[in-house]
Amino acid sequence: MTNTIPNSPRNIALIGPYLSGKTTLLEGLLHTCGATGRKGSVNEGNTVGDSAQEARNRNMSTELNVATATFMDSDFTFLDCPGSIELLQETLFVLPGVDAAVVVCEPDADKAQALSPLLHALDAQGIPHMLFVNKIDKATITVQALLDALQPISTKPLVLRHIPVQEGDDITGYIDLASERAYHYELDKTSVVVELPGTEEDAFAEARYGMLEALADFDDELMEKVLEDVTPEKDELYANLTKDFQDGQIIPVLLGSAEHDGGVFRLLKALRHEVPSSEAAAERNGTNTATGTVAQVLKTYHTQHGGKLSIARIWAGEVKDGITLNGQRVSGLFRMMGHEQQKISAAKAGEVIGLGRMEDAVTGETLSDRSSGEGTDALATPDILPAVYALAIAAVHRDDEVKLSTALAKVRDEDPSIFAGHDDTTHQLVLRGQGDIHLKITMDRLNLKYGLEVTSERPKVPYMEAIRKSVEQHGRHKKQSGGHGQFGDVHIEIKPLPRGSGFEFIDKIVGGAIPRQYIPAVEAGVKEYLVKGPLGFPVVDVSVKLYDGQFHAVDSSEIAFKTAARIAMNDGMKLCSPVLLEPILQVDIAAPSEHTPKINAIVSGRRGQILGFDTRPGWTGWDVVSAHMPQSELHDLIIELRSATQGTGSYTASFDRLQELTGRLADDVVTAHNEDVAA
Ligand SMILES: Nc1nc2c(ncn2[C@@H]2O[C@H](COP(=O)(O)OP(=O)(O)OP(=O)(O)O)[C@@H](O)[C@H]2O)c(=O)[nH]1
Ligand SMILES: [Mg+2]
Repeated sequence: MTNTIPNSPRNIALIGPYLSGKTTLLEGLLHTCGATGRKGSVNEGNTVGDSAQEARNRNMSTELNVATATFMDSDFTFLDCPGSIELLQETLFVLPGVDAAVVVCEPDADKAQALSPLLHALDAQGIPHMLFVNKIDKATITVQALLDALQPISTKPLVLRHIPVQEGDDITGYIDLASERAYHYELDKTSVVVELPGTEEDAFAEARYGMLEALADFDDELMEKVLEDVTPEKDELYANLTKDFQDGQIIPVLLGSAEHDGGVFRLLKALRHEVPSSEAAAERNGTNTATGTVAQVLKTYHTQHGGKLSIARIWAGEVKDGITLNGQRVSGLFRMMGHEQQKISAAKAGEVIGLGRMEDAVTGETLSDRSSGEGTDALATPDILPAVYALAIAAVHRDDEVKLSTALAKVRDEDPSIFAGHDDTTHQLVLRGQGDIHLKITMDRLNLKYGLEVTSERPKVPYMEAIRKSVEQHGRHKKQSGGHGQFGDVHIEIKPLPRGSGFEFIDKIVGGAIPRQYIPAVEAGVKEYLVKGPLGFPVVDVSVKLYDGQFHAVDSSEIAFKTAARIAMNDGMKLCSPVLLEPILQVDIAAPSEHTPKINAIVSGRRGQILGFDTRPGWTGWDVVSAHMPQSELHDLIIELRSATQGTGSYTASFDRLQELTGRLADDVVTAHNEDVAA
């Protein structure tokens, strides 16, 4: 095994739970590389990342930050992903384009499970990843206790590379188990080498043995040495560490404090030596044999001044300014440094760069320089996460409605996990996404970027109504006023139909009681009525039979028969025992199995009916609970689910059926609806 440093550019995703310190780490990495003159801070709002106003306002990342820097002679592009679980889609689009990921986490066992969806995505795609335990300056648990909490979440062994050095209550440095060197953290500077502290000798020996044992599982020679108590050469050790990391067999664990530059230099060294060359990722997705130019869009921005900017990983060939990809001309090629871009003229395979004004390119899309028809096979794109939260939105100013729909299209271009659409039943514009924060960020964007004032409210549930009894009803419309009068007269039978049947109109007129040309008007009148039944909701599952009537040779007309039909419906429907119908959804809730009992309780507490539970396919240690739940109980389900499952729980839902709702709950719905209509 030899250990050479790849000379290709490499792309590193910084991912991890909310507020674990990724953007701070990005700042530290860039500063250590000498790419920035001054180190910024998230709290002061002057970092390279998070430049969008909605991010600064919240002290959190709201979208991907991309920055390129050179460490020693190695080029790196860092892709700092937002950590909020509600912004997970951003990470999912980035991962296919990276050579490795640094998973940034906090030394807090209670937040361990938040890593689960990320580790699953990395595993599924075979992306080498290491763990950077950040905020070590304020750790309240031992590193071992943290590993004990994290290991069950990972399918791969976590291999500790550093142990902390403790002085009193404070962690003042660390020992690198591979180099056998001790480092002292220097505030806001690269750590310095110090003598191995005598107090940590036992801990060091034990941890180093643990590391060797873990590596020996993947290498027979090393196994022999470990069994015979022979110390391996450093080169052999590094070669093993590198190979096992690159093959995704181990997850190295490094410690640090991004805020104070602790462990940042060491992390860069590990990345420089151990992240595979960019060809490895090309082999992973099969583009290593591609001819011509192939790239994939990882993120789309609509910049304030420069128009559309597509962040793309080049997989094969070269991209030059002005090249045509997927039939569109690239207008401007950029190396990224947060919101600042440096214009370049060309970039080659392995690089992640910005492509200007590719108006039709969408996130995830494969771009190539071939004419359509003989194009490159499209690369896999991540699934779009199903929406779990919704708000009805409206432009404050009516004139803004067109502007709003244009802005929403752009917002969706930047964030494919946002959905917006009109609900035909409730007539609301509904924004759907990953949670309250996600939707509020989106509304901020509409406001800050597109100057739109938008209000939001809990979306209405599309209730319907039906009937339980049949009735025969006579309806007559007769008006005598000056010249022509109006005359229409119908006899109808209104009957309930089984659930899911919809509407049926039966024409049983015989002997010309109503001339044929007026019958469609009767049906139209009935349908007009059904938009709003006696309870105030659209009526379904009803049959209306027209069986008799009268007409007048001069005064009858289509409009008169339509009116007569509406009168009959209006009088008759009240007598049919109207009943409210609420939508019931099939809901599948996924979470780590230890939470299953809690999920069952949540479902029952929301009038749900549990259908059963099963293991989640492809997710070790996860269950899926299936249930039928009323749509009205789903609005804030995700909030309760996440708080019960350390943020990991999620669900999918689809319409199952309409079901009768009676009693106080139904009365409340009807009262609220009628108040709303009256207002
Ligand atoms: N004590 C301490 N605080 C840190 C450290 N690194 C980051 N922080 C603080 O943690 C908070 C979150 O930092 P960010 O860098 O924004 O975290 P993030 O992971 O990018 O957050 P999101 O992108 O929103 O998920 C900020 O208040 C930082 O100052 C660290 O090493 N030690
Ligand atoms: Mg961040």
